[in-house]
Amino acid sequence: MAQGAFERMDNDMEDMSYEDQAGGNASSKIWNKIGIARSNKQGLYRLATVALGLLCLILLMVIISRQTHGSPAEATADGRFEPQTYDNLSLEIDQLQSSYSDLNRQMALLISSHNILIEEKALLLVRYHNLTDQKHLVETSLHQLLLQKAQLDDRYNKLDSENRQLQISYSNLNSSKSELQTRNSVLTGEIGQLQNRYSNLTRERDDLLKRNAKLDSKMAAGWIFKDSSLYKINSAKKSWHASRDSCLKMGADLVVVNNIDEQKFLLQYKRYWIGLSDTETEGVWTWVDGTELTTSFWRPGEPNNAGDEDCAEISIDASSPSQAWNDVPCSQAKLYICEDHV
Ligand code: 2F8
Ligand code: CA
Repeated sequence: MAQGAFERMDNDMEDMSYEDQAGGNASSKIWNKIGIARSNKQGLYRLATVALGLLCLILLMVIISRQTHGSPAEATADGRFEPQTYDNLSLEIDQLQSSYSDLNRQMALLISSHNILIEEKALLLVRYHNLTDQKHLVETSLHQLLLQKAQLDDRYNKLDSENRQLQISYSNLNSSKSELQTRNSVLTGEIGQLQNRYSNLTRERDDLLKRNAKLDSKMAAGWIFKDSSLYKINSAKKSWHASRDSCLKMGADLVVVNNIDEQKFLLQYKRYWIGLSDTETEGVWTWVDGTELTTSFWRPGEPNNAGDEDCAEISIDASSPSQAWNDVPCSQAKLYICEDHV
């Protein structure tokens, strides 16, 4: 009977759910199921004692029955048993004792097995509780990990969103940068042009200021301004070369007549030296600025080099503006006209 109870207990342990085993009343449930009070050896010993008592009682009843009901071992008239009957009873008693001894050995083995199982159960329970604790720890860690994962997912989503916005912003900024670089290139070109213009204008302004200062200065000294030229009508008579030196000292030179308009203006100053001579090569008339004579206003018959005449004057006998020059010896003392440019 005890072995069957233990087997049922094992089956019940296997049938119990994990949650049942994890609970504090798991062992109570098992022992309640096999009908024995809480697991202790006293209950088992009490069971064994009852079983042995029952066996003794059964044995005693068998003996009494044999003696009372005259089975094969009936007593004789004087109350004694026949030797054959006695032998049979002894044999039965020996068999019963042998059975009793076998049962005792089996009970001892069962008790030993039971004790081993109790110890194993205790170890298993300890291991079970340890595993339960570990399970709780793992479940707690899992829960925390899930929370962290949720937080990380949330953070990842936010970062991903920010990243997309940054990429859009980066793309927009890149476009703006390209446009600004193009504008910068255009503006840089315009700045270069404006700087050139500014530089030219500054140069022109400085030149104009210089020319204006020069104009003011020379006009204050009696120079006449006409068509970008300044003319000094000198009142002292000098040779052609002395006259030229005088003009050079004043930052000018003898007048160069470039066109008929200038000639008409100068015609009012008769017997004045002009900056034309052929002193280098006879017959090759050149102006003091180094240019050769192209447009000339000689009097008819002039230049005639009458008596080594290598310098030109505005003649006293000029009949018209275009017929006014005469060549005369350079050594003659004459008035002279200086010309400067502004
Ligand atoms: O004094 C020199 C001068 O003499 C004359 O002019 C008054 C000559 N004119 C003619 O021969 C027509 C000039 O050629 C000469 O230079
Ligand atoms: Ca002459």
